Amino acid sequence: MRSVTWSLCAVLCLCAWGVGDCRSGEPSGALRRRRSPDDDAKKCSYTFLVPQQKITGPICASATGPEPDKDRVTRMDIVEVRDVLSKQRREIETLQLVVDVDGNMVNEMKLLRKESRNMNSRVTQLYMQLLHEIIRKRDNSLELAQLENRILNVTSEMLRLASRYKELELRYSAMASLVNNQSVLINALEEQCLRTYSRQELPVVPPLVQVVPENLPINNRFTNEIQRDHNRAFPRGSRMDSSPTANPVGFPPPPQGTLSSDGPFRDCYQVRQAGHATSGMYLLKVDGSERLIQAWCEHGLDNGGWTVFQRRKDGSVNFFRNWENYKKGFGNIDSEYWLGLENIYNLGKQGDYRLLVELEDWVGKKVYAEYSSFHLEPESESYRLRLGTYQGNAGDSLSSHNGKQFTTLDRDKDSFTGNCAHFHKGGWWYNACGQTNLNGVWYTGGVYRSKFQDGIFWADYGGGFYSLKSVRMMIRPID
Ligand SMILES: [Ca+2]
Repeated sequence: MRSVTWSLCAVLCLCAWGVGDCRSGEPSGALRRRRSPDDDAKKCSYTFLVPQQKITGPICASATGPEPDKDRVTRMDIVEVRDVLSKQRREIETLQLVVDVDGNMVNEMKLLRKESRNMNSRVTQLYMQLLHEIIRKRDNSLELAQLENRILNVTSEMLRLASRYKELELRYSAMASLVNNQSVLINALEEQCLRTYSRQELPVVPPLVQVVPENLPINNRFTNEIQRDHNRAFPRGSRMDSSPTANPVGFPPPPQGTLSSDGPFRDCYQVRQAGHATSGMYLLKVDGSERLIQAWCEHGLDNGGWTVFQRRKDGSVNFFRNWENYKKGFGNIDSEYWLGLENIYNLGKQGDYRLLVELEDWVGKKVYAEYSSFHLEPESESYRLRLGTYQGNAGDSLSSHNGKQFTTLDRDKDSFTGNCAHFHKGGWWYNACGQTNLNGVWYTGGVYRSKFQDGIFWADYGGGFYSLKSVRMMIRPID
């Protein structure tokens, strides 16, 4: 291209400067112009070596000299074109970059859209869960409120019932008090009526022990259940069924591990002196006797050493028994039992003993009656009771039995015309009949109702119609 351009330039120069005639169609190659005589005059000649080129089109030369050709491509144009080209190239590159970036952005947008869709579905799911939870909570709170309301209602009902119960209790107390006091009066009136109008032979009953109002065992003694069925503790007919066990010492064998391997001891005081400080079952052998006896030793009371010979606590043992039973003893050493008149007599022979009677009412209060001396006379004297002087906080209900013989249903040694054991349903040193009946029927609740005063009562502590919850009689040598 460049060579063609240069060739054209050279031809044009020649034409402009030369003879003025330019013919086309002349063969190219080595062109040698002949000098005319005019040429010689100018003394200037040029020889152009033009590369041989095949001319396919017409070559025109203007005789009028070069004119500015508007269509002529100049170097400037080329430069401009190049500039434009490079500029466009840069723009293309920029656009390419933009396109690339846009493509990335599109991808990112797509991802974001996808993510957004996922997020939306997740948010919807969470929203549904939240809604569900809110509904559930609302239901729960409703239920809770209903429950609270019910609790409030029940509480108010309970309070109302409690106050009603208290009211009834007071009325019942008054009624029970009235009944208790009237029962004595009714009995007396009945007796009087029968004597006056029927002239019949009256059944002999012992006088009732009066209620002792100034020494009540508990503050609300009449709030306890009154026992209307006095046969509840033991069914009728079974009272005399029990017989002494065949055990040689009068008691069933003790549970393993509860009996001390030491001993036998002459009494629980000796057990205590031997260093045993735990209350429990111990083996005793009193002086002048070859028989071994089991007894409960109480070491937790007043320095210990007490030999317990009578115990009531739960009504588990029937105490309405015959002479032989009371002589030999019966019951269970670790619950309710009677050590036996013979054993008590033998113990008392060993030395000077004092007696402690422990009484517990139905609110757990314990009171005591202590007698400065205690022993029994032999069986030939029906185990007559010998007591010293009283001290304590239970009141003295036993001194009136001092000097009395022991009476059972089958051996009447009391001062009453009838048999006190029949009315009091136990065995005791009855007078006519008594101020206390610690071998009577074990009633629950304290105050009881019965035709006869057959409960476990201590007249100076609660009167004849209050049956104690637990009782213990125990002896210890005088210090
Ligand atoms: Ca009698």
